[in-house]
Amino acid sequence: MHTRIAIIGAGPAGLILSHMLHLHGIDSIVLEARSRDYVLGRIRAGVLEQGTVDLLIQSGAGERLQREGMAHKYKDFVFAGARHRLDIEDLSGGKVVTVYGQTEITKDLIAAREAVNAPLLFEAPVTRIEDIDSGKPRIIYHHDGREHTLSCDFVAGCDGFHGIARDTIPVPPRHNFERVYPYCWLGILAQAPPANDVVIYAHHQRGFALLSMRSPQISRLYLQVPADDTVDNWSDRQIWDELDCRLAAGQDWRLTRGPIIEKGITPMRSFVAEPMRHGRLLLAGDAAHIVPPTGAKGLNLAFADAAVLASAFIEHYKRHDDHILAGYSAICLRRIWQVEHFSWWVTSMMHTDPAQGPFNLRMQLAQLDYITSTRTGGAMYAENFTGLPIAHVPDF
Ligand code: RFL
Ligand code: PHB
Repeated sequence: MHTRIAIIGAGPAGLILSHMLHLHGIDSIVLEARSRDYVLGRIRAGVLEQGTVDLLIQSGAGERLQREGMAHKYKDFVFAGARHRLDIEDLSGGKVVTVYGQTEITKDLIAAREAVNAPLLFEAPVTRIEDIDSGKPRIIYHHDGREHTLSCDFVAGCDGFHGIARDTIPVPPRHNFERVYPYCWLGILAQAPPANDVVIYAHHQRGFALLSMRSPQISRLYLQVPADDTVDNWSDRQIWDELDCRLAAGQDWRLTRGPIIEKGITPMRSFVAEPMRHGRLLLAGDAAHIVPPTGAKGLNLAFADAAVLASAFIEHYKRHDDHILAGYSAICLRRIWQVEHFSWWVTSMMHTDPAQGPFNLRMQLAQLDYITSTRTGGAMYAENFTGLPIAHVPDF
């Protein structure tokens, strides 16, 4: 079997890449280790940058997003016992974020792929990537109880943080940059109408808390918990009480409670692997980088990489022009490091580090005050939150 682009992983990066390539007549095969039900059941991101929304709509996969996505013009910060509203739309010069679950995007993109009978194999784990230095790389994968070989022009490693593509790039030239934070998030999904119209980030001495949502009936909430904590340590009642304490911050305001339908722990990590290309293997999304979720950037970064990678392949096949392909790693890494900085900065500003002292606390409060009370501070936050420009996006 041969394809032009072998895509490993049916997460957001792999799915949007295959969708964009298809629209430009470039064939690809997507190989996904997990089952279809597992991929469609994962609860993850929910806040989309303007550029991610535009890409989905312009590529024809945004119909449901336009109907069901919730545009947020504002964002609320709670700190020092008071709530402050940031006018994101005004401060960013007209951009907003949209709340729409990653699970829904995955569903829409799988449907788009299957509507045109484009190859997408579930339960097809890739075990080896061979000959990436040659003109004809090969992928070895398992499917239906047998081993298969797929030859291709290029391999797109969209297989997430725990995939195999990144490790196929030798060290050197690969270098990993990493920071692990001394806390985690406990996340819940609850059948309860969101108690606020927009996302709230709360700074509290007991730890960070976040209110988000998935629909007018479903709330998504997070609590900072110790790095070694488990969901079993928390009863539903304790979770709601702790969320109320941190989000209300002494005000007469309470969350709407309801049955908790999902609970999970998310570790907090910053990670970048450089370079993102080796021979004919190109990495995109979490395979190359991780951000702590406080910036709400992981899914959006995966989309930005995929947009540049699709542009590189389109130029290569349609115009025999390899300048984007040659610059792929440097083009992506410039934006990735900006987003890494934003995510690290917001994480450090919002969380209570167990080792931090009173000086650090004053620094956090001063920064929050600057963001919520000055135009420059607010604009800097809003520009990053709604998304920095993407260097290359294909036309549709
Ligand atoms: P994914 O989604 O991990 O997909 C990779 C896919 O590759 C498959 N795979 C393989 N397939 C074949 N062979 C192999 N050997 C394979 N090894 C792995 C995996 O099964 C998987 O299906 O990576 P991708 O596409 O790069 O997408 C990244 C995003 O999923 C991730 O960055 C976001 O979910 C991060 N994130 C958030 N991002 C945002 O932009 N906004 C948010 O609000 C936001 N909130 C979050 C988040 C992540 C969270 N968790 C659970 C980590 C909130 C949370 C709690
Ligand atoms: C979410 O809705 O899941 C969400 C919102 C904001 C974040 C992270 C996750 O920073």
